[in-house]
Amino acid sequence: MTESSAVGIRDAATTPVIPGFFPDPSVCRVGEDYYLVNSSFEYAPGIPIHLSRDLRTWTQLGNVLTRESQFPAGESGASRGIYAPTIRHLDGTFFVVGTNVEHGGEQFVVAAADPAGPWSEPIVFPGLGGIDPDLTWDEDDRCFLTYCALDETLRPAGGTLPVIAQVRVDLERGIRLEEPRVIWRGSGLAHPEGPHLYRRGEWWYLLTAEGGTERGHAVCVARSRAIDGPFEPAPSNPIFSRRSTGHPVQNTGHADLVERPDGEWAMVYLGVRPRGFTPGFHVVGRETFLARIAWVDDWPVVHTDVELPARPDIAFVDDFSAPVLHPRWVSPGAALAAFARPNPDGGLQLDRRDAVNGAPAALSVRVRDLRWRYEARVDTSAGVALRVRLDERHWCEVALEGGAAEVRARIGPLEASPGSARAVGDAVTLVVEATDATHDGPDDLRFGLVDADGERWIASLDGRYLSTEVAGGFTGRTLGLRALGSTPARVVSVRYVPLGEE
Ligand code: 6LW
Repeated sequence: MTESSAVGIRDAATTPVIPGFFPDPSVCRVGEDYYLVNSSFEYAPGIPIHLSRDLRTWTQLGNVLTRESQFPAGESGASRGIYAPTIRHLDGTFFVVGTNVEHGGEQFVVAAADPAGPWSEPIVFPGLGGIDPDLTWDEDDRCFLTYCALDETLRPAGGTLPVIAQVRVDLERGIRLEEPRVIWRGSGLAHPEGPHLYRRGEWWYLLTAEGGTERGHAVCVARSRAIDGPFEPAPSNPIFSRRSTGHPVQNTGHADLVERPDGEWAMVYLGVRPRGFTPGFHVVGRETFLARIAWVDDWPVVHTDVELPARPDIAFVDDFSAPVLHPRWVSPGAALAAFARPNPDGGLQLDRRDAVNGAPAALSVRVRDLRWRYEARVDTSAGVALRVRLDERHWCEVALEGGAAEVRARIGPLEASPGSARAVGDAVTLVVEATDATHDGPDDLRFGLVDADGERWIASLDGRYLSTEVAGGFTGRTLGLRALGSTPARVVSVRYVPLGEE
């Protein structure tokens, strides 16, 4: 990591290292390689995993939860499902511990020898109601699971905030070895959560998120001589927050630390890039950012003056000719294999599938940029739609059926059809672009098509209606293709391009 007090061309303070809906980052290092996981909520496969050599440039290796037996996607509604995993490595085995918030909130652990997978079936630890589990081992190889306990019986009388609790677990036998113990109550801000424990020198450090994952979000730290406390708070808590500042990256928090091979430490954290008039709207979800850590008086101090290399090329074209789908592809509420398969004439064939959670299965990809264009070449012989989705109640799509393309939107309880056009030919390209805002929103979304008569725009929407500030929840925009009728739809190819530098 090059450190500089000058602002680089691409500066880690304002530019995510993993742009798009990749929240709650957790990172571990094995030798020269870093591995990072993120929350995935209702989308399957679950828990994207990235690899890096320098913490600044990341490549997606795969997804951790690739089988229905690991994550039954159809059960999970918007912003439910898989929350805040932690990745750790011990003696040749990778562990990911996370929460499926269905079934009252289950803490589970999966393991793998190769982080690209396959990952094991989950071990579930019942009776630990909460979120954001962490795994760590003490000097005697005893394993501790530390988590944000939502169980009211663990709170002080009259307490309204969650607490940080801990249990010793036996991963081989899949059992917990004691009742949960409260080890930390936070510094008094809302929602103490996202705990991670680290050993450095004589101290155990407990890093937490506080303030809630909105504008007040913050990173706090406490330390103890023992893994189970008692912990003392840092005098400078919160050690990192952008609350009440004009910084373009807001909601910063939910961090994880990692020691580099040279003994320096780095931090990954989540942040958002709101745009438009007050209150500011963020649309691509909570993204992964990088900072460096200095240690002062044995306390971590966060510095965001890290230079990033030239912008990675995240444009892509996919004609689905590869033997397996790229790991970028996900679907809300259904496994991809349940409705997408190779088409004999090339491209993909999509079946219509309405999941029990109300989210229709859709071949989906996370939006990575603030301005972008997405094109899908499709056959006109079967109904197919291209949807920009924030959640099931906030979306806008261009739908092609019977030779006509119609733009449809749903904003909460309101549904509208702001335009339509004829589509000519056997195959057309459905197009959507996110461009500069015309109404003080974060952006404009415009929907159209390209056919034998050329390119034309059908309708546009103020992007704020597909923002987290309007829809609520924890996720960002995805771009989804789905079949509309009983005849399978055919997607020939897709193309995603960022529009301009950010
Ligand atoms: C996650 C919590 C949080 O479990 O958001 O930002 C929740 N922090 O720690 C969902 O991502």
